[in-house]
Amino acid sequence: MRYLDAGESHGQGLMAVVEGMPAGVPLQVEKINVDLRRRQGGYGRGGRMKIERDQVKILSGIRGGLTLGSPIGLLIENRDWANWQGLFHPSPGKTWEPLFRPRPGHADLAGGLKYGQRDLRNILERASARGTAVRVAVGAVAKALLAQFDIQIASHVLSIGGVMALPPSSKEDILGADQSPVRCVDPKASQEMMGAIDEARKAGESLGGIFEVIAWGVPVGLGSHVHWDRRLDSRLAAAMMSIQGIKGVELGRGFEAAFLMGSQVHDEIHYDRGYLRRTNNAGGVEGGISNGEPIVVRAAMKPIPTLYRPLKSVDMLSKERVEASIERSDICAVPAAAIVGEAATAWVLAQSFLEKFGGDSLDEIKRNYRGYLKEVADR
Ligand code: EPS
Repeated sequence: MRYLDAGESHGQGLMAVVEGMPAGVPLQVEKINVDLRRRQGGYGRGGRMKIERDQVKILSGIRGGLTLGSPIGLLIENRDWANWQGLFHPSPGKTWEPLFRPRPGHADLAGGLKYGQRDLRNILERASARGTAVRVAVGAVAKALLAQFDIQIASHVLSIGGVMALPPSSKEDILGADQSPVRCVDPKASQEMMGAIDEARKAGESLGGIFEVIAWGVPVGLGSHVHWDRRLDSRLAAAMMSIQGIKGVELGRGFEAAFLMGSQVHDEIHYDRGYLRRTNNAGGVEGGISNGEPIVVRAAMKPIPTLYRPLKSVDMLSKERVEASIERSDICAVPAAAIVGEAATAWVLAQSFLEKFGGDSLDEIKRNYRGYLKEVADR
């Protein structure tokens, strides 16, 4: 299964084509729109979220609520385009003030030099986190397949601006994260995080943080140890790292494990009508292969590069020292990034699931999966 997406932040819309989804998978538009709404939320989001009401149009590949096995075409229109038509139109037309004061931390300067763009808007429009909207829609398609095999994905925010939450005490805790304006299961920390976001806004600053994605019900055997690009952990890490703003990724105890002794990290193996572990420091992956425990991935998001009290930069035309440009922006988008993290994780798990149990229809995949589970249970 593969997908391509296209679209810029202030263009007409964001689109994606998902190819390789098996036939017969139940998928309703509302299932996708729920995640799009979740992505638009989060305390600290910017003015764009007041403009957009992200909803997906399914242009192909689904009939009567079931996938056909043909490419699924998805479109999310940008309501904001109506305010930008003159500046963002395929045909030559109005001229506009080029943007040439790159923002530290964004793709502006590196992209402008790489592509020879004198107007850095031609870089930032595609680099923008706006693109994560269609990535969430694609992830929702992947979640629909995984749900047929009782694989469930959720996320929550562990920290924002240095405020750390107490860890969730149950799966129900995590599933309730959407009740918090910052998607954090610790009420006290949620309040402190919102306070930190208010302080950052007042100071013309931005904040990052850490979120965690968990996948329950993943069978043993996804990914492989035989080649670096088939390791499930490497695919999950790449998917998370490719989300705008992410600068660190870890599985299980991650970086903390580097400071511990082996006996404090590795999960002892027990047997009781099947192999089991009482700890999950590995985060559900060993040797590049899912081991049957929940997949636990954490990502560190940098503070958003646009600062309303801008850092110093260089005017690319005069080479003079100037203040970086200011683009409308969020103060903190960690809660939203966690939803994108769910989508990225769902996509990797769905792809790896089809690699192992693939078939042209859901029923065929269910037969393959049942046979495998029976085999594993007997080993
Ligand atoms: C975002 C869309 C963008 C930004 C933000 C998040 O819309 P606009 O540029 O029109 O305000 O608000 O993206 C960034 C801050 C960024 O640096 O990419 C979204 O849809 O999530």
